[in-house]
Amino acid sequence: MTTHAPPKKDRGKKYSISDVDKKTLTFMYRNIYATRQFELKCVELYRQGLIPGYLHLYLGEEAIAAGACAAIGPEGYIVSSHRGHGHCISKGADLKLMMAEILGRETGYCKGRGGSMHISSKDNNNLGANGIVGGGIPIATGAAMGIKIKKSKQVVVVFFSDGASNNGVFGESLNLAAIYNLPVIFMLENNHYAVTTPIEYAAARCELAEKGQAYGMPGICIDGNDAIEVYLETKLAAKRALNGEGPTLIEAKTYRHGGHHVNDPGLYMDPDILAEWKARDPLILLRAQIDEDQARRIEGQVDAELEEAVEFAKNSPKPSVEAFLAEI
Ligand SMILES: Cc1ncc(C[n+]2csc(CCOP(=O)(O)OP(=O)(O)O)c2C)c(N)n1
Ligand SMILES: [Mg+2]
Repeated sequence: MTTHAPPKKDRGKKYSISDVDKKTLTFMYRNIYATRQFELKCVELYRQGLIPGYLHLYLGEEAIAAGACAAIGPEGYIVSSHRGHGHCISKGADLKLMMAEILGRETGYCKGRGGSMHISSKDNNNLGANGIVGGGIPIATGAAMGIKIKKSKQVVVVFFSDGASNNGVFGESLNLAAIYNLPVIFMLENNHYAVTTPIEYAAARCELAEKGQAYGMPGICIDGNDAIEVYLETKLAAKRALNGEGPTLIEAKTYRHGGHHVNDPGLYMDPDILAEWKARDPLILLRAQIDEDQARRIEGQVDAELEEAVEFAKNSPKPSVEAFLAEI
C-alpha cells in the first residue's frame, strides 16, 4: 500500500533557497505561471467548443517541468507525454504556435494535425509529446545514445508518469541506458493515478524511485511540487550525465488538481488528500520566494502574451480538406 499524502519536507540539510540564483527563480516562476494560465484558458476555449479531442491538464504538476527544464538549459533535450503543455512551455515553446496547434489551426506547431498530445518544437530541443503512454521513454533513450555517439555535451530529460512505469518499455529503456551509461534523466511524475487507477492497485511496490537502483542507476524520490528541489536535483543528475556517469531515475511526487482529462471530474479522488496537495500548490510555493513586484511584472507579461496567442489562434485558418487529402 502507499499513501497519496504529500511528502514530508526536510529540505534544509541538503540545499537551500540561496543555492538558486534570482534569474533561475524568475524563469521557473514565469513558466509555472504561463502553464497555469495557458491551461485555464484552454479549458475555457474547450468549453466553447473551440478545441477538438482531449486535453490532459498539468494543473498542479507544473513545478516538475519548470525545475527540470531550467536545470538542463536550452541545449538540453526533452521528450514529453500526453500531459505535455507544461513541458513544452518550460522548454521555451511559443504560446501562439501552441495555442494554434491545440485549436487545430494551420499555423500551429504541427499545422493543426497533432493537437494537444503531439506538440514538438525542434527549435527548443523538444523532441515531442506522445499519445502512447510510455512511448517517449525509448525515444529519449535513443536520443541519449545519439548524443553519446556524437560526443556532444547534452542531456535528455523524459517526462512520464506512474502508469507508464508499469509498461515494458520502461524496464527495457532503463536497462539499456544503464549498460551504455547514457546521458538521460528519467523524470517519473508520480501523480498517483493512471486515468482512474491508483498506483497501489497497479504496482505491487509503490516506492517507484527504487526501480532506478534495480536497474543500476541512482533512483531518488523528490517533492515534485517544489520547483527549487526539482531544479537542484535535476541539476545534480545532469552533472552526472554530462560527466559520463550515466542515467538517473527521479521520482517526483505530485498530484493532479482534477481528473485525468478535461471532462473527468475526478470523483474517485479523496477530497481531503486533494485539498492537502492544493495547499501545496507549486505556483503558490514558488511565488512566495519571489519579490512581489517582479511576480506581478512576470504575470502581466504572460497575460499579454497569452491574449495575443488566443487571438492569433482564433484568427488562423483551419487546414483545408485539399491540404489534408494531399498528405495521404
Ligand atoms: C500504450 C497505451 N496504453 C493505454 C493508453 C490509454 N491511456 C491514456 S493516458 C493513460 C494513463 C496514463 O497514466 P500515467 O502514465 O500515470 O500518466 P498520467 O496520465 O498520470 O500523466 C492511459 C492508460 C495509451 N494512450 N497508450
Ligand atoms: Mg499518473
